Amino acid sequence: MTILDSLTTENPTPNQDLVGLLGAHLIYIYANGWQYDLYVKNSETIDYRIHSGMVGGRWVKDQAVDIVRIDDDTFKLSWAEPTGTSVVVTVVPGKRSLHGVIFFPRWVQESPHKTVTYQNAHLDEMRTLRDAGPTYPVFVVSEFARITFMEWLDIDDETVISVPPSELPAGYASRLN
Ligand code: FER
Repeated sequence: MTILDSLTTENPTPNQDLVGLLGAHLIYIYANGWQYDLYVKNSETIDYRIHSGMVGGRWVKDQAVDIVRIDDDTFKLSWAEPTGTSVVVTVVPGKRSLHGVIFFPRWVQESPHKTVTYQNAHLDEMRTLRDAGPTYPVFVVSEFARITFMEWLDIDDETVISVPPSELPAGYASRLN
């Protein structure tokens, strides 16, 4: 039996217990080489850092996120950034698998470095850049990733993502478990 077995047309929503994802801290690397770490701080909030890739060096706390449970061990996180970038990440923690779709507005694709900062200190600037655009054509990046490191932490821990990628101890992102 899985949480999908009891679904009906009248009741299509599986059990939404998120305990299998809350407090997870994941380090993963996409097939295109982009590396991220993501902390599921609570059922509505993530913190993350981008170690490499188009916007490597960018880091964000308190991003509001929609999290759903798709199957027993499959979760989907969806959010819209103040930059206008939208992201959907599907995580299968037990199998160390992840798939992300990132929808970059045109201005981020043209000038990715403008978003490479501690976003929380520049929120108004990001909204101004977003509103200046252009938005289209949106650059859609759909990639699978391997979760190379995973740990389970308490929720609402502000110390997990608290420094830029450049200030982490050597080897932080390359730890394997
Ligand atoms: C991810 C893919 C993209 C992710 C964050 C982003 C934390 C954000 C990209 C951006 O804001 O430019 O897997 O996980």
